Amino acid sequence: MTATVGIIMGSQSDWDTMRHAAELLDELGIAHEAKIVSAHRTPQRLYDYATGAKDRGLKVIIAGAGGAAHLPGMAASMTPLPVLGVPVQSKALSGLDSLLSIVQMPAGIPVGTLAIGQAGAKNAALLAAAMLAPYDTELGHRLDAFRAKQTDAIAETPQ
Ligand code: RP5
Repeated sequence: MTATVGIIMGSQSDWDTMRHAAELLDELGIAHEAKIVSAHRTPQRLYDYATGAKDRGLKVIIAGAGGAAHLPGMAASMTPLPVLGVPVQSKALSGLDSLLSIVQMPAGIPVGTLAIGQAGAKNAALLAAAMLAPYDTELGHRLDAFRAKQTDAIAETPQ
């Protein structure tokens, strides 16, 4: 099946965070791909990925990076597709560096920035699903079911 969501990350070390986006996309039945694409270590790979993404059929890109996290912004600059940025929790500054690098885009090229770490990766997948659902009725039903199940799982009384 052709991927509709592309997950990219700056390093293998980001996968432990970004796999949570992939797992949620799997759960929601959204075709996706995951690639290591570094803005500074593999700039040509980033250029090729971002400039070719729309023609390959991708609809949304989720980009995770840590530290000086320019990957989401650089990707967004080279594609008309929406880019969701996930700040990976860094060792030195616990992801605050990643967050500020990703969220503080100057006006003109947006990156939809999520929370630091695992929560951000999961929510990026859910936000991608919400962006695609208005054009895919079945996916909309699956997203509704996901939310209903989540609601049902919350006990009213703490144990
Ligand atoms: C960034 O540098 C990556 O996104 C990663 O979060 C961070 C550290 O990369 P490694 O040194 O673990 O490869 O490019």
